Amino acid sequence: MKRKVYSVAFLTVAVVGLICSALSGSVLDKGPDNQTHSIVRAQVSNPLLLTALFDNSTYAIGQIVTVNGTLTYNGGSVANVAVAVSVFDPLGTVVFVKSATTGKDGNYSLQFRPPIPPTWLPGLYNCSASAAVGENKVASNISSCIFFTALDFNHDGLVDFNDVTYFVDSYLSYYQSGIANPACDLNHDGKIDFQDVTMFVNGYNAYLSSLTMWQRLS
Ligand SMILES: [Ca+2]
Ligand SMILES: [Ca+2]
Repeated sequence: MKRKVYSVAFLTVAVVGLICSALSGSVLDKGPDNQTHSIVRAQVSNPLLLTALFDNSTYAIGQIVTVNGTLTYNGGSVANVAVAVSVFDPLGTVVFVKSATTGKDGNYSLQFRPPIPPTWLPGLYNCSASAAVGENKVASNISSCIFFTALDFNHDGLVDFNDVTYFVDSYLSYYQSGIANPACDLNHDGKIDFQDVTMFVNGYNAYLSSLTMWQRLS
């Protein structure tokens, strides 16, 4: 009989707990008339809204990334506020943060270039912007961008002999035609010369080193 009383009490507590969690935001309190009232705490929506728009969904390492957005407060533009754009690598680690300041129209714009030689893993990167006005903080929706290594010319996720062949062909083509393949102009000076060859070799070695480390970890 005692056990039955305990089990009924336990069941009652569990049910009350479930009801309370279902009614989160609603609490019981006593008013001036000493009667119990239900007080519903209204959720106040954040008056701040921040957008972040990336100019592409895929980038090669070394390619310039442009981010544009707007900060508003109750629909009105907010000027002269710092907006920070963060980039998270495929493992969720922050690899990059850059700030810009909103103009009179509430707009901001910034650019960054993923590093060469490639020190970032190829894969899916999450990017978001954040800002604060007084006690109000806001973050943009998260955008996902795919970053390739600068040397993964055929975008298959590998840097291998196919990419070496592609680079050598572009190098020879430049000396025949004078037209530089932008993908192989690694320092973006309009030429494909020994500087690009050096960067390619250094980047290739860096990629192989990081690949070896990555395989050991997994
Ligand atoms: Ca490749
Ligand atoms: Ca070059």
